[in-house]
Amino acid sequence: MTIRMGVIGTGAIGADHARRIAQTLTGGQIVAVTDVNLDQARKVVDSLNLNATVYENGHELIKADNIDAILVTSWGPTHEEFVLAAIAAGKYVFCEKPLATTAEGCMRIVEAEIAAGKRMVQVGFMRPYDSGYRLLKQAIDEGSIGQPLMVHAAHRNPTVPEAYVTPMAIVDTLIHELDVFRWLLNDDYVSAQVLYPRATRHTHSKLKDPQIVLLETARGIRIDVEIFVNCRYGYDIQCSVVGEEGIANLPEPQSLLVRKDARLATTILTDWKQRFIAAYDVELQDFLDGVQSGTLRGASSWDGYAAAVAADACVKAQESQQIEAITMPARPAFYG
Ligand code: NAI
Ligand code: NAD
Ligand code: ISE
Repeated sequence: MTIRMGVIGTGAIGADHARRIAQTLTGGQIVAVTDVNLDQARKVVDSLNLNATVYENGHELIKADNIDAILVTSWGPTHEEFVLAAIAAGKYVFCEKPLATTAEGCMRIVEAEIAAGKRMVQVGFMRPYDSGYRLLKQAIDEGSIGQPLMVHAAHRNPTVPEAYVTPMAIVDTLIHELDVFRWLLNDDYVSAQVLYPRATRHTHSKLKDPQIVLLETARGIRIDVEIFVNCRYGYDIQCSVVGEEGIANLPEPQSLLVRKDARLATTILTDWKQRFIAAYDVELQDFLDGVQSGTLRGASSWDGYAAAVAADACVKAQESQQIEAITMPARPAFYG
């Protein structure tokens, strides 16, 4: 059976996910698209040569009876209403991060999904599908570096749009780390603090950049993450786990090493689409396979909620400049 998909939000990642479903993955077909900018939706239909209907808005698309599953790739603040509508319509939904912009919003989705009686939502946290992060997790789980004690990480973007402001460093960018470290370390957070180093001259008055986020986990692991979204030189994701017996580093993306003109050079990527291209493919194929089999396996609504609880505390810590506690409720049995 081919899964008939509708895409809400055909911007950067919506268009890229539509492309991978139409051209790279198996078992899915894009039959419907919409965007607040309808010209953008039509452009994606034309450029990918899709046999798809353009709907007036997300709710009309969700209601259409020839659609099996929904892809929510519109702006973060719109996610909650579309995910809730998809659950109410009995349709599987893949929602890009963040699941909702606050923990309360995520909790409304968790409650709706539990009331529906089965997992219907997968959140677009792709890093657990990345081969480098999987090697890191394997090393930790096998005990090859001993118990993890500290993590040093960095999340750097070359530039961000003018509309990107201080809290987005948490809810839009750090949210990937907030998710992946829970999975990597099998742990939850207990506190957060945010420090502001000297600001880069490439930022503006509404964006503190760079930022350093300090997290502590229930088992006492200390994590520092540098968020630097105007770093200029590239899209660079770093992660180093310090254990009792050794240190494991996230592998660099494969790149040609060139010796020339008395220099040894390698390329640094600049686009998130390229950095995690394989992970996005595996992640979305897993969603299509999960819809086929009736069992979703990727990041759940609960994972989206857990990341949002930590994000809320980090935003509070940005404002207070104090250490803020993170209290994570127990995972409902529904989520295993
Ligand atoms: P974008 O701004 O390029 O695209 C968003 C699109 O959604 C725009 O075309 C906009 O017109 C449309 N839109 C906004 N509100 C809408 C509504 N109510 N109904 C229909 N369409 C609507 O943004 P981008 O970069 O594609 O990001 C979209 C989402 O994907 C965000 O939540 C972002 O956090 C997430 N994202 C995830 C990434 C990942 O690595 N997993 C990478 C980049 C983005
Ligand atoms: P698993 O069921 O043994 O464990 C997954 C656990 O991690 C669950 O408790 C789940 O709630 C949690 N989890 C999943 N995604 C999470 C996230 N984003 N944030 C926080 N917690 C998360 O499954 P597994 O074998 O470890 O596989 C995990 C996912 O990776 C599966 O969806 C699987 O299909 C996929 N996978 C990918 C590859 C690959 O090469 N990329 C290989 C195997 C599995
Ligand atoms: C973007 O939305 C992403 O998800 C990227 O992975 C992240 O690096 C970037 O900071 C976000 O804006």
